[in-house]
Amino acid sequence: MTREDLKREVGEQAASLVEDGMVVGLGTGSTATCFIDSLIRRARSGLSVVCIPTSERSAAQARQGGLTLVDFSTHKTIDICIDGADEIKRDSLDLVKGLGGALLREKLVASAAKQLVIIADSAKLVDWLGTLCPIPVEITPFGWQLTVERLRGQGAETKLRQVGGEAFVTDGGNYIVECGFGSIANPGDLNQRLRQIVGVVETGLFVRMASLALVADEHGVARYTPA
Ligand code: A5P
Repeated sequence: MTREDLKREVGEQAASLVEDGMVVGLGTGSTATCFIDSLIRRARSGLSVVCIPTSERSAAQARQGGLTLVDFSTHKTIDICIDGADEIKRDSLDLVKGLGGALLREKLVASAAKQLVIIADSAKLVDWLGTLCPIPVEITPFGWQLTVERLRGQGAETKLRQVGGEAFVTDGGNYIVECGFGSIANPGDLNQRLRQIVGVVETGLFVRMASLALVADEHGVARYTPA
């Protein structure tokens, strides 16, 4: 099985958790794309749902597939949000998210969800966050150099995310700084410290938010719940 097959399998299983009448949060990334494809197929077979997307990319896919999109003006609570992750801490299901650049909307949608279900292949499971990838931190463009200095003051090795030599700009009009901390002993504490820095809009640390992770490997899909 290729990594793509695993993503399709886990996307399909996640779509089967969605029930008629639900408000569904649509994640972002290649695994979430597989879930959205499966949800579109279920909707074509009669499932009735409304969806709140976490990025313009996922919104476009959903719209093209005929899913109904709504927003927080009419729906303040989401029944289930299904999204990918860059790292999943095996015991607590704390997460690193945002390598796809959508972390602010992802966290907003996740925070409004009764259930956050994470879908991934087993390469994303870790014992300690920060070991596979840096922590993406979304910051305001104004004063970004100062904010980066302050992130360094918290022990981060920093790199402004760039595309084609220019700063990458999120759907919210902000920048992303990749922050390397090495393995993180206390994600909740680090998240709080980073969020206190003026200019930090949000971090890619999702602490105690996920209620279930569906993790695929060549043997099938395993279910993890937080310890
Ligand atoms: C998007 O901003 C991210 O949080 C994604 O959910 C994460 O990067 C996982 O993406 P893949 O499913 O493409 O690995």
